[in-house]
Amino acid sequence: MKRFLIMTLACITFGASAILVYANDAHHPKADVQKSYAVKGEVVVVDKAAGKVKLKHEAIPELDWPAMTMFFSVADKSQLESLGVGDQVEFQLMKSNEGVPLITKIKAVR
Ligand SMILES: [Cu+2]
Repeated sequence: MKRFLIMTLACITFGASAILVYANDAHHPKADVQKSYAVKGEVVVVDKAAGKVKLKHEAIPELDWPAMTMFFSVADKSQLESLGVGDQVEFQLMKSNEGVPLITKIKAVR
């Protein structure tokens, strides 16, 4: 009987840790892997004070985004200094875990 109890406890303990490992693994990729996408677009509005730029951007197939015109936050506001309306740009777009898009790098291409 004692032996049976020990086996049962061992099974329960093992089962619980297996579930924990599984939960961690399932959670891991989304939490830690940050993808960034190279996108092209055209500057529509530059808001240096807010650190935002409105871009008419091309489609981003990896994100299932169609081409559109929208505002983006820029991580490094100083990168907006040299940008003007009508500039063709290339930028790196990242999405936070909450799904908020952020431009990590942007530069005009001529
Ligand atoms: Cu968009």
